[in-house]
Amino acid sequence: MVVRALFRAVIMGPPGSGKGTVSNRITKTFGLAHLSSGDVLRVNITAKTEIGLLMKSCIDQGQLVPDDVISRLILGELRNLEQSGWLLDGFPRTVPQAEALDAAFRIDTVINLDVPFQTIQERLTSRWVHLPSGRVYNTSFNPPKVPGLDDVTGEPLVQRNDDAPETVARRLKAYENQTQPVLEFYRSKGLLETFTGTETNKIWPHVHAFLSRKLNSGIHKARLKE
Ligand code: G5P
Ligand code: MG
Repeated sequence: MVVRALFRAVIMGPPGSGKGTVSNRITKTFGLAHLSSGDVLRVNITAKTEIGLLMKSCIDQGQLVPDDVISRLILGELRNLEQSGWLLDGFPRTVPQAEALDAAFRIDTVINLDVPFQTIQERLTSRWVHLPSGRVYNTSFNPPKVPGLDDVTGEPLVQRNDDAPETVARRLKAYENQTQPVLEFYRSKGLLETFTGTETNKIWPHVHAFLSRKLNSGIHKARLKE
């Protein structure tokens, strides 16, 4: 008997590499649930929860929040998704976070978006987001239908505090120092799939083909959309 397991994946890449954009396409195409650690933190900040109030300055300064705080938060959210396949975006970001995830869940694959740092800076200064849903726009790449408003709800879009150029530089440093070792963690487990490029529209067909192969291999199931 073949046991069909739920598909569980991680998407990694430097700030602005397109994790949110590609996750959106993956979610729509393959029906996986999407959990972004950054979105979860920003929802907490907007709602002024205790965690949100404590973590706001860390995030605004482009620093990572403490491992124990984010691990507890994300592993707690994942326990609510026991019945679905999921895609985790922005977590894990340090080796201790990867170890905490590893101890709790079996991961099937890690998609790594390898986008040069040069490409990133200008993308982030023209990014606009819909905070409640995490939907991402860009005034040149994927503008909203009505400037300044979310396509689905019509609610206002905002720019993220941590998208100021000097904060982006700090986030890229944090990525180099603390997150790149996580790539090695997954490479050594044979889980890392790297997609290199400067344009999401050119990277996406490769990610799509890869996930189609994986999900159709017969041992996984996602809630494929009718
Ligand atoms: P986040 O929220 O996880 P980052 O820094 O990892 O933030 P970010 O900025 O959300 O990542 P992304 O999701 O990789 O970037 O990229 P995106 O939003 O899809 O695309 C960026 C922009 O480029 C958008 O405007 C998009 O439209 C545009 N774009 C996409 N593709 C193209 C293209 O081909 N061409 C062009 N021209 N544009 C394109 O984390 C935020 C903070 O939260 C904390 C940290 O403080 C972190 O800094 N945090 C954690 N701290 C500790 N541990 C964790 N696990 C944490 N998770 C979050
Ligand atoms: Mg994102």
